[in-house]
Amino acid sequence: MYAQLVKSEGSKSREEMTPEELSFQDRIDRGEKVEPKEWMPEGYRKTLIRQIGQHAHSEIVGQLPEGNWITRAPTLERKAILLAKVQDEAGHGLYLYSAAETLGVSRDELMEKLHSGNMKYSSIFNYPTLTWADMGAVGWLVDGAAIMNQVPLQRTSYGPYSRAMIRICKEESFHQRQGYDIMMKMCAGTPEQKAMAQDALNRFWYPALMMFGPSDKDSIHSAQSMAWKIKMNTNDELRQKFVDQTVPQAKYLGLTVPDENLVWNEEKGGHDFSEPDWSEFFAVIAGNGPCNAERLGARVKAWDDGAWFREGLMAHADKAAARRIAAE
Ligand code: BYC
Repeated sequence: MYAQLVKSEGSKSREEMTPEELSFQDRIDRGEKVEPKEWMPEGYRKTLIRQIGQHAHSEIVGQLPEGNWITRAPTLERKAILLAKVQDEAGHGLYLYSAAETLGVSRDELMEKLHSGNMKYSSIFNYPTLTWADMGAVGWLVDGAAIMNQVPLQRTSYGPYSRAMIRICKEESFHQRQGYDIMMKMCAGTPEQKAMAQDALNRFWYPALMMFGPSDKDSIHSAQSMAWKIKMNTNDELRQKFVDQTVPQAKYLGLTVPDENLVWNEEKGGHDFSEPDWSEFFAVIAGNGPCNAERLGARVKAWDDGAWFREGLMAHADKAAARRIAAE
């Protein structure tokens, strides 16, 4: 069925699996959920830590491009909405770090890996947010792409991840709607406002398509992750669904998707569209996007600035424990 997927490194055929691995795979195939204390193959655990950790980092780093506009939102109402959205992203990060911790990795380790560049976060957050219309485009396209990816993940095989996704998806729908609402207002505004909305779509379209990951032929993890139901769809499947959902929304706004090759293909029942520039994608995930240094710098600074507070909490916990022991 997924002939286009490359074989993932270390993946095993049924003949190569140990009896434990076979019975684990059978549980996954039956649609059972895996819970933290249960036996799981080391590769399954590692893949989940990579994906959930990366997802958590994306939520936290994802606060930065929007946080940039909180002080400059055009009305009090828009400011309150944006503030709530950015706070939601912090909450999503926390559910996801907690889900990752159930796999035996500490939050400090995950933070260290992010700060040292040894763990990724979504490519999309390495692009700048230059105008207020970008808040519309981010909500509409970035949260729209996130929902497309995360709704299927509610059925993922690892219990804590799946439950975190259920809660996150509810909030993401509001995020997407608030972005589209900004776009609707701007497109019904002055010609200058509509031009700003078009410019934001022009800049965010291809980076949003990149959020789904490389094409299936270059996606090294998909085959194994799908066999384990850590991923429910291939990158290209979700990208196609996103394009098909978003093109009519752009039309409704009176905006033009920046792709001359975009055309409805009756036979496949979906749009044909141009691939993003994959060399740009690989440069961005290697650390060389327009804002990588700024984003990571902001996270490292926030971590360093918070050291006194973490130390204070630990000192308080130590004193409270000593008092408890003395009273016993
Ligand atoms: N950006 O084999 P592949 C949000 C990496 S937050 C960076 O296809 P996989 C929001 C990939 O890690 C949304 N790196 O990988 C927050 C791998 O490298 P490593 C975040 C990417 O994991 C705030 C290599 O490329 N959502 O919505 O099977 C405000 C090969 O790729 C990207 C999630 O994290 C990328 N875009 O599939 C607003 C969802 N794509 O690790 C909004 C959960 C690929 O071997 N994650 N890479 O060094 C997933 O579903 C999957 O991890 C992906 C990638 C589809 C993203």
